[in-house]
This record gives sequence, structure tokens and C-alpha cells, in this order.
Amino acid sequence: MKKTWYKEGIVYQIYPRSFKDSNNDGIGDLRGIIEKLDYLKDLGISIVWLSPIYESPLDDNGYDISDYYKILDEYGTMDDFKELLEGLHNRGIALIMDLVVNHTSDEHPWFIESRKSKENPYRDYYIWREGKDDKKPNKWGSFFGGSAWELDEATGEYYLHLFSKKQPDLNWDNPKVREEVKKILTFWLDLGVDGFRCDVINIISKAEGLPEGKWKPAIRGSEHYVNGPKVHEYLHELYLDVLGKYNCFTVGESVFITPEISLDYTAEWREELSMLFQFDHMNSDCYFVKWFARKFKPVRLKKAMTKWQYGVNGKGWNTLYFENHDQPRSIPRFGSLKYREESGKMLATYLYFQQGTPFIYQGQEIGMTNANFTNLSQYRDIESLNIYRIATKKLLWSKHKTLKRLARVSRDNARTPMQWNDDVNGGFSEATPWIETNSNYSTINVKNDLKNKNSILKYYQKLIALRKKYEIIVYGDFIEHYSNDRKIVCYERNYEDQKLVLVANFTKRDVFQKSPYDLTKAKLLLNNYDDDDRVLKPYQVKVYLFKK
Ligand code: ISL
Ligand code: CA
Repeated sequence: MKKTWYKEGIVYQIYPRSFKDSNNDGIGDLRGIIEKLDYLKDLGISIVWLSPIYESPLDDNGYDISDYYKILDEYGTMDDFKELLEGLHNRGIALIMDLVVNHTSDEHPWFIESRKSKENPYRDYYIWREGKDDKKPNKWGSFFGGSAWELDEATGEYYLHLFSKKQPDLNWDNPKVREEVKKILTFWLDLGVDGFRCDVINIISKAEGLPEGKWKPAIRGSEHYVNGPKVHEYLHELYLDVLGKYNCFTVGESVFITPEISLDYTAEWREELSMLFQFDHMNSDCYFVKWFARKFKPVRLKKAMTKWQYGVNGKGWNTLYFENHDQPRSIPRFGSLKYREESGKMLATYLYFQQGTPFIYQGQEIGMTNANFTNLSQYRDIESLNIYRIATKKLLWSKHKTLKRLARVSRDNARTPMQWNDDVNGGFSEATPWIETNSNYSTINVKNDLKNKNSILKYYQKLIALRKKYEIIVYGDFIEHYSNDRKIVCYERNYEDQKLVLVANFTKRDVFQKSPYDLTKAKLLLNNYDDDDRVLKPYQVKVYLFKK
């Protein structure tokens, strides 16, 4: 397997709107990130992924871009961006940008032109269709609920939007669109960025004729664009014409995908993408989509994680993540609020000792928890607001039930301001933030965690340092033991003359430690408790190193 910097790297995702506000307007910004560069360096991460900072009307917090070459005013200027990039590079940290090119904003000049007339030169940049007998062209659904089609008055035709109606899908079959994407990539790479996180990249190619979609538990119509007919051709074209000429890396967000299919994107010889995000483990507490809840079971999480380890290791490259800006916080989800510190450390260890590139989402490293919103007015996320409307009006869920569901799964759970200290608004801003701060900032914050030597943050620093020190954590193989055990986790990694063994308790009760090896013969590398005996305390995790 080829060794590369991005396999060895540790990524930290910044959601700029909620990271740090430098000018007290309640909105995080680039200068706020610049203030925190040393924090990132001390954490030990080596790559930053910046969620979108481009000009946008913010219908979907920047995942609706109206100018790919301009920084949103609220976030700063191009000079601020250059200073940020230089500040990161000076500290040995790479930067990857979010590339959102399945769709643009409806306020992008291309779409403004496109909707003007059927003859407009930009018409074919997007996907327009006539209605069928006064109805929508087909029954495809949007990821955010409702139809994926919107009627546009000017020409009487419908345009496709797999996300909000302010996010029209680009027509990748138009070579001009692909040239525009290459121009965008080249522009940012020439500025010095080190790669891209490619938003919903496996849905850019739609089946010819846009055939009717079958109703499925997932999104209606998705069988006609998930890993669509030309997706590999288009990604390979981007690689040949642009990406392959730079020492950059790409991580593609991919929905409804299997390990086998993922290799078609990431096997090195394919020359497409470096790695993918997948969602299987995100379904360990729901069915297909998060709105259909089921109880979290550790064994489901283990099965999903292990499936990807076995399916991809040695052939492609995995990503390791539990959190991002679209997911609720992982501690209340997979761990326990009662054992916040213990389970936060255990989850990190279980995840980041597997093979793949680690992704840490801002606030995860201090064990931030869900927003606890109880009122609809507290939510900002377009998906949450849409779903609330649909659930209460169409599915006739009660308001109470819908709000309870949102409190558990809403994307806003991850978007509350970063908690820096116990000053007003957690030190994020002196002004009222665009979204409420979690009131637990007085105890859960960076300042406290830096003072306390047993904090989650200190533990993350230690874990990251270990990943940098031991190649086995990056490149070792992965073998799981006791995969059907509902309480414990145990896996090993092997590399050259070394073996790592991880044992962990995924429950709130003491359990007896199991291991296929005599652990008394190994060196204890990491432990989230002080004691090391044969009983695993609630959410205890230990990692041992053997020299063969
Ligand atoms: O968040 C989800 C469900 O709650 C996902 O279905 C999500 O919409 C999907 O993973 C795509 O996400 C990405 O593209 C969206 C954007 O809203 C997300 O923030 C982004 O991560 C549209 O650009
Ligand atoms: Ca600001």
C-alpha cells in the first residue's frame, strides 16, 4: 500500500459560522479561525477541512454557493483567507476546502441566466423538464423532504433540486459545467489549498431520461443517480485535467454506498478520489434515514465499522468519523451523558485506532453535547425546519413528538457555537450568536479542558500524538474479535513486528475483560481510567502494544 501524507494526517473540521467570532456580530469568521491557529497546532491535527466560506445567500448555511471565487462578506475577505492559509501552512497544517458542485445556489449568476429563457446559453447548465399533464416531471424526492422539482414561472418548466429549492442541481452532462468545475478547482489549488471535501459527489450523474423512481425507504428516485452512469467518467476527467497535477487529496461524501462500490472511486489505479465518507454506521440508531429512529446498539455500530474495515483495507482507504456538521453529537448518541468523559474518550479510541484517516469535528475534542432545543424558534437548519413542517402537516406527528425527534437528530445539534471558555456565549462572541450557545458552556469548554490533565481534550492530544508516533495505528491491518458480543469491543492491528490490541466496554456496567492474547505481556499504551485489571469499568478502553 502506498504511504501518503493524507493517510497519516488527522483532519479537523471547522464549521466557520460557529467556530469563533472575531468582530462580535454573532457570526463566526475567518479572523476568528486565525485567532485559534495555535489551539489547532497544540491539538496536533495536520489538516483542516473548512466547511463552505464562499458567497452564498445561506439557505443551507453556505452549501448553496452563489460565487465560487468570493469569500462571503460575513466571513471576511480574500486577504483574510490568504492569511489563514499561510498561518496554517506555517504550522505544518494543510487546508482542504468544501467543494459543493452537485448544485449551486439559485442566486448564482448561472442560474439567474438559466431561468430567463429556454434559449439562454446557461439553460443547459441545470436540469430543466416540462411537466407531465400539468404535474411534476416525475416523483423524485428531495433529501430535505418534499418533491425534487420546482416549477419556474418564467418559462413554465420545472428544475431539479435534490436538496432545497434554492439549490438547483447542475447538469454534469454539459461539458461547459465540467469546465467550470475544473476552473474552480484550479483557482483554489493555485492559491495553495491542499485538497477538497466533495459534497454529495456520488450523485452528480443522473440517469438519462430521468426515469420514474420507485418508492423506497430512502429517497425516491435515488436509484437513478446514486453512483450514476457517468460519475466515474466525470471524476476521472477532473483527476486527469486538474487534481492529478497537484499533490492534493480529495474526500468524497457518498450516500447509499457499499464498500465494494466505494473502491470504484478510491482504488488508486482508478485515479478518481482519495477516500470517501460513508453513512452505514450512522444508521446504527435509525432505519435508512435519521427520521425513523431505533434504539442504539453497540453491536450494530461495530458491524458497520468492521464491514468497512474488512471491505476497504488494503484496497482503498477509509475515513474515520463519528461527527460532522450534519450529525448529532456522538456522546449522547453512542455513549452516555452520565459518563460523558469516559464514553467520549472510549468512542475516540475505538474509532481512531482503526485504519483510515481520522476526522474530528469541532467541539468533539471537548465532548460537546446536543443543543437541547425545545422550541422550533431555536432551530436554524433548513432541513430541520422543512421536516418539522412535513412531519406535523403531512405525517400528522404531534408537535411534541416532532420536537423530541428534532432534539435527537437535528443537524443544529452540531452547529451550536464552539465553547471556548465560561465567558458569555462560551467565549464564541460577545454578541447574540446566530444560533444559541449550549448553556453547559460554563463547564464544558476548552479553557477548563486545558487546565484539567484528565480532560477529553488532553486525551485527544495524547491519542493524536500516538497516531503520529506509531505507524501501526495508520497502516496496520485490522482483525476484530467477539464481533457478536453486545457489550465489549476487541480488535487487533498488526504491522511488521508489532501488534496492537484494543479492549473496550461499550456499556454503563462493569464487564469482564476478554482478549485472545495475554495482555499482561504487553505494554499499556492508552487507558481512559487509572486502573488496569481484568474488569472493564463503564466505557473503559485500553490499548496494548505487543512486540512480536
Ligand atoms: O444531513 C443529512 C440528512 O440529515 C444528509 O442526508 C445530507 O443532506 C447529505 O449527507 C448531504 O450533505 C451535504 O450536502 C447537503 C448539505 O446540506 C450538507 O450540509 C452537506 O454535508 C447539500 O449540499
Ligand atoms: Ca463575525
